[in-house]
Amino acid sequence: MAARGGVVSRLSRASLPQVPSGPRVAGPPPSGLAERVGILHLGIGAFHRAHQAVFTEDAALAADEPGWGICGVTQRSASVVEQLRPQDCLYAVLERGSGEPTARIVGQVSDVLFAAEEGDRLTQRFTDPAVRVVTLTVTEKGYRRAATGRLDLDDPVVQSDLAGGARSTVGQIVRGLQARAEADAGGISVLSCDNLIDNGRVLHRLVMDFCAALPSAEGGAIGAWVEQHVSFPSSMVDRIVPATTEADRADAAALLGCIDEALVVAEPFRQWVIEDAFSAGRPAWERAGADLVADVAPFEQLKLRMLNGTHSLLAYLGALRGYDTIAQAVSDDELADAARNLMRQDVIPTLVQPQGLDVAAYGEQVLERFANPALRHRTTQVAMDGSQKLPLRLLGTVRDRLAAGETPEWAALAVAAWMAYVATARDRRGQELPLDDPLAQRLRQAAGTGGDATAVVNGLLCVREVFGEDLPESAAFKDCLTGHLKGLL
Ligand code: CS2
Repeated sequence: MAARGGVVSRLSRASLPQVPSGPRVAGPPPSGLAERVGILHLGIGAFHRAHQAVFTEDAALAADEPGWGICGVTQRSASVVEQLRPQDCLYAVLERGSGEPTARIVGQVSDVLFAAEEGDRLTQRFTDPAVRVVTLTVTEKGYRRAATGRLDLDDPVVQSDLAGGARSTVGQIVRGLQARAEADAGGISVLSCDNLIDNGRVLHRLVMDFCAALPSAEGGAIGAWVEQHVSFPSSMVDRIVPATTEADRADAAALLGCIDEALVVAEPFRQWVIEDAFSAGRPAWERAGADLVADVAPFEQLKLRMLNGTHSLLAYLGALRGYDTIAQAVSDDELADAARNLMRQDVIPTLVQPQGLDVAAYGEQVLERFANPALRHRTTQVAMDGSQKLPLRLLGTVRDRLAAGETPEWAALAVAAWMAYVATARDRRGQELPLDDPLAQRLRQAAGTGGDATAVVNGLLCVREVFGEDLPESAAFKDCLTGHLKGLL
């Protein structure tokens, strides 16, 4: 390991020559390729580093096209900045598949900033004509939507942004675009990479909601500029990226010969389907294996309902059974059967199948990916933010099945498992389960004391942000939920 005076060095450009080369260690490409920033990324967490940054680096290399370096913005804490900056923004992706893990050092991120403390630098990036794409991974809750799906104008952070701030994602985008319009820096595309249905359209509408809520002269001007100069393509992203652990850091250190505080871990699989609707150019992502298509919707629906819906089912049922990881959960035959039934009986009949794609085989591949024991993706990590995730990944299936006159048995089992998770907050060995959710307090109140299935179902169904106005009215859904929840409690 690279050590000076007994101190093991951090990964950085200076320590690169000491990184041993070998079949299990790769990268990074020459630094010149990513030096110039062309992409501003909001929410530089592990997922972005393991997904879009890797695709972008591969695209830059394949097309030999510099100018698409990434400036990563962190929203809530400075810790990512503290991890990346001392490393010249280098980090490794530790890939865990069936063989020995491999490490690839990525050099596509060339700057990183903490929005709360470096607002001026953020504005500079927005006003730089070389920056032509803004990407975002801010998770479902980062969009701050109300039960109606529109921007939550009662949210105090949104309100303070409307009064001049730039803390919420949508506020940051609109303030950034205002500065860009003023600087006459040209068109730009804003690409959502979060697990939302129709993520581009949703973001576009939220941005327009924000403009409309500004004082009319101000809002009208920026709204008109956005409509003329900004596009909001949709995209479907897929790669399983569990939270990095100390064990991962130790494995990476053994491979790299130095410490990587910004390490991310991922499965070998990765997929990106992008609507090809960019206002001002984009990297040659197709050269890196991404699919540039006219319509992302069928792919988004497929992924959200098949993969994410099943992921949540396994997370809640698995956590309740005391399984730590998704791989353990899916190796339980009963849970694997439930996962298969959810996909085959409830989800597949609702899908608009992407042309040429075998959805049954897709489902089997999803289960194989979940079974990867090396990933150690924790059930409680997937279980988090259920109130935000359920509507997107499970309740569309429920609604479509009900509308077809069918009972969504397995999707209801997944929802009931979430209800049991919320209501008991314990697994069957009595271990506490964390309820990490922006609505946690409301959910706990709605679930009551948690002993009686009917009361829990009635209480939680009233949370309109999750179930809307329609689902509490469905007797078939309510009965099905109550039946499952009785079994689970
Ligand atoms: C998971 C996703 O945490 C979760 O809710 O379902 O993060 C999942 O791993 C990714 O969407 C896979 O692409």
